[in-house]
This record gives sequence, structure tokens and C-alpha cells, in this order.
Amino acid sequence: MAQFKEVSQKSKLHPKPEGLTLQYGTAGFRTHAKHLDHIMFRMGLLATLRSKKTKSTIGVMVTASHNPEEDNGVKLIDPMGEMVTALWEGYATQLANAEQDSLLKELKDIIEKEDINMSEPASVYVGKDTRPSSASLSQAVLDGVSSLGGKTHDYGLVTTPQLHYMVCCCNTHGCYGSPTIEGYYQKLSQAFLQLTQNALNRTDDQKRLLVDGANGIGALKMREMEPFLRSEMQVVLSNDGSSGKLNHMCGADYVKVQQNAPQGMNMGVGERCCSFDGDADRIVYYYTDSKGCFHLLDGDKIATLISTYLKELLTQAGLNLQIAVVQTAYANGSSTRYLEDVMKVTVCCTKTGVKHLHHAAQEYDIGVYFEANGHGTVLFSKAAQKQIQDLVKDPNSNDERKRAVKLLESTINLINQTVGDAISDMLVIEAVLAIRGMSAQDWDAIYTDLPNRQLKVTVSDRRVIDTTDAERRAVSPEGLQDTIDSLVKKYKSARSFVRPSGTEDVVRVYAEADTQESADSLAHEVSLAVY
Ligand code: 16G
Ligand code: ZN
Repeated sequence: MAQFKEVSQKSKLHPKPEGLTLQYGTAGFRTHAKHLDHIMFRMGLLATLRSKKTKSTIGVMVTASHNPEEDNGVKLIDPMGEMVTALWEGYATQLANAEQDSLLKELKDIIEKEDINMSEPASVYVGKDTRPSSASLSQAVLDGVSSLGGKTHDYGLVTTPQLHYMVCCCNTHGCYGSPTIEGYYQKLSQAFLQLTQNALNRTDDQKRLLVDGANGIGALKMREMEPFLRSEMQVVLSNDGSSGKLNHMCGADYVKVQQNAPQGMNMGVGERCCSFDGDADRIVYYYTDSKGCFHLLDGDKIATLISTYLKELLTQAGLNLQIAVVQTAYANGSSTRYLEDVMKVTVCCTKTGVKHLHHAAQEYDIGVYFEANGHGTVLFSKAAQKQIQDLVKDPNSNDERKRAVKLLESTINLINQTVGDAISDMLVIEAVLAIRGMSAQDWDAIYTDLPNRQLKVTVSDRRVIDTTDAERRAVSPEGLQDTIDSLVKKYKSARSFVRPSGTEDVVRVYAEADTQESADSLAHEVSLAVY
């Protein structure tokens, strides 16, 4: 067919190195940038098919998040701004690994399996991060789309969550906002300014936040957004990309893993600081105390702060909506205990990976989800949003109720519900701290983290480890879980689990206990049991 002639010709300009196979992993394809040109072209093809199939705009984001600058990657975004479905992840792998001469055959196979009407129009939004390789790789995506006759909109440099937002805005015909960068800044900043009106007498110090931009796209976009925030936030940006290397000694992943401040940040005692990751879909906060001790406020602390705030507003608004917090096995045991026993909110645990948390959070009126590493957001069901909107218009509300409902409404507008978003999360956190008059130390004091340790173990085949119960228990190899159970019993307040990594060829070990020595020792003993 003439339709495929162009694919056939153009694909020769993006040839697949023979024998190279790659998997669409937890967060898309990710590897050294030099292996990715053919993958990008083919993801352009696949996004076009997905668009025809769903009769919607699809997103393709070129980024490798917190990986080193030399790497790159690609993720597909489904119509409502969520990650592409598991079935299509499979197609992505199928198409990516087809040798050059069988590309058309695999393409036609997907068209047939999905019964795709090729005369449907297609529309694909493309975005990229600041890596040197991103420009030519995103061009390869655009080539793929146009060779199948699809329409493209190239957003150029955007954060991952900004592209998710654009896709959702487009497919909801503007109900979620306008699909422009300006529209994004306007929606978020208006909501933020409305919220901070409720925080009286804030000093300049309270408005000040030190932001580590990981030398990436988040820094660029933060600079663009600053004027929209008027003087309600005073951002001191470091690692803004002007000299340092992307993710090198900085960024959310570095800070979380090293439990240390990033390079290039001049932190005063008690000052609130935060770090974005390389594509600005993750954020962690931290500060140092008067003894010079570093304190990390990770995804668990963020989930606790936000869910506590929302629960209080629901009570004040007299709204009976179920709020749940979704965590993974990595959530600190203290956070789970605090949420269940003190806050009395439902806590649910899923497998690692944003899509699992996102789906679980969709089950509740309000689902707050965060991975300990700082990726997360809040989802409000349609019914919950409607109840809140109806109450805003209710003339019979008293002042306290009115205020609470308005705060809820603005909070919904400030949150990027499509995916975790460092900029949006940061503004929510800043607003909540301002409204409640809390410092970073006050926030940290909500509960005390149990000391914990993570280790990586290299084994010959990590797939021999199979887990259940949201990765908290190992079902194979036989005897491993019994050994872990007996080791855990030796320590106070202890917990430990092992799981094969979804992004690296290693087994991850997690342990927590009443003291750092115990957590370290338990992690060490469990890692020996894994060999
Ligand atoms: C990916 C996931 C992240 C998860 C991590 C686990 C997305 C967008 N990202 O980066 O959520 O925490 O993988 O890695 O889903 P691991 O399996 O190697 O521990
Ligand atoms: Zn990321």
C-alpha cells in the first residue's frame, strides 16, 4: 500500500542495529542515547496507530528522567494523560525489536490485531528534555508520525508532566485547561495565588524556597513560571543548567539515595529546600538543623502533609468523601502507622511503578499517591469534584464551610492529576505550609522516620525471585521468605523485603528497624540470604 511506502523509505534513515533488543520497561525505553534513534522513529509510528485507535491525541515524551546525561528514553502518553496501557507496552517492545526487513510486517500485525482503521486521522504531541541527544531523537519521533500521515505538535522543551497535561487538555476539549505552556502556568499560578490569600502575614523568609533544578528542564520551566507567581514565592534556583551537568551530584534521585544535599546549594539552617529530577516529575524536600544534620522530607512525608490537609478541609466542609493514601513497600513504616492509626485514613499498598499507584488511587473519592522517591499526585474522582463544585455555589454555607470548600476547589486546580509533577507538587506543598503556618521542621515533626537501608545485590538471574503481597513477600526461591522472617524477628520494629528491580539488573533489598545500626545489619543479613 502507498501508505506504507513512506514508512519503508523513512525507516531506512533510522535503521535498527541488528540484534539489538530493548524492552519497554517500567517507565518506557531507557538506555544510552546512541541506541535509540530507531526506537524513536518506531514510537512515532506506534503513537500514530494508538491515536487512530483511540481517536484521540497521544503524547510522546523524549527523556531519561534521572538517568545520566548520556542516556535517553521515551514514554508514550495515553488520551487522559496517563501512561500507555500494558498491552500497548507489549506492542512497543514488539515494534522496537523487529529487524529492519520485518518492520512493516510487525506494524501490520498490530494494525490487524487492534483492528485499526487507517483512514482515521492521527494527532501526536511531542516533547523533550534538555539532553543534548533529545533534539535529534525527538525529530526521529516526528519523522515516524509524519511517515504514517499523522499530524504532530512539537512542544519542544517541556517537563514530562507538562506534556501529560497538554495531552489531557486536548482530549478533554479544554475542560482540564488550555493545552499551552502559558495555559499551564496560568491555571497553576491562579490556584496558588488563591490558596496563599488564605495565609496571612507571611514574611519574605516564609516565601523563600531553595530549588535544585537538577540542571534540567525543571529549572528552565521554573524560571518561566516565576513571574506568574508574583511575589508570593521567592525562588532561589540552583543547578539551573547554566554550568553543571544534568543530574550530576544533584536532583531528587541523588538527594534521596545519598540522603544528602545536592552540590551547589547554599543552605541556611532550617531553610526549606527541594530538588526536582531530570524531567521534573519527582520532588523531595529537605533542610539542615542547627547541628548541621540533614533531614529529608520524601514522598511519604509529602503524602502525609497533603492528606492531613485534605482530610481537615473535608471535615470543615462537612463532606463525606473517602480519602486514601496509596504507597509501595518502600513507604517508611512510621508513615503507614501514622496515617492508619492517627489520621485514620485508608492506606493501600501496590507494586512499585507509578502506573500501579495511579490505578489504585483511581478507586477512591480522593486518592493521594506517592512513592517514597517523590513521584506522586492526588486524584479526585469526578463525583468528588462535582460535590465540591456544587458546594462552592451553595448559598447556605457558613463562613468556615465556604472557606474550606474554596480551598478544596483551588487545591484541585493546582494539582496535575495526570501524573506526578514536581512544579505542581511544590506549589501544593508551599501553599499547605503557608496556610497552616508550618516550617519544614514542623512538617518533619509530624512523625519520625524509622531508620532504613536499601542495598542492591547482583545475582546471576534476578527473575528467580518472585514476590506477592505488593512485593512485600517473596514466594520463590523456596525458603527465602522464611529466612527473611527469622532475620526480621531478631530486631525491634523491623521489616524487610527483597524484589527484582524493574530498571536495573539487580535485586533490591530494603530493611528498616528501630536504630540505623539494626537497619544496616538486617539489610546486610538479608542480602546474604539472596545470593
Ligand atoms: C521507574 C518508575 C518509578 C519506580 C522505579 C523503580 C515510573 C514513571 N517510574 O523509575 O516509579 O520507583 O522505576 O525502579 O513509573 P526499580 O524497579 O529499579 O526499583
Ligand atoms: Zn522523572
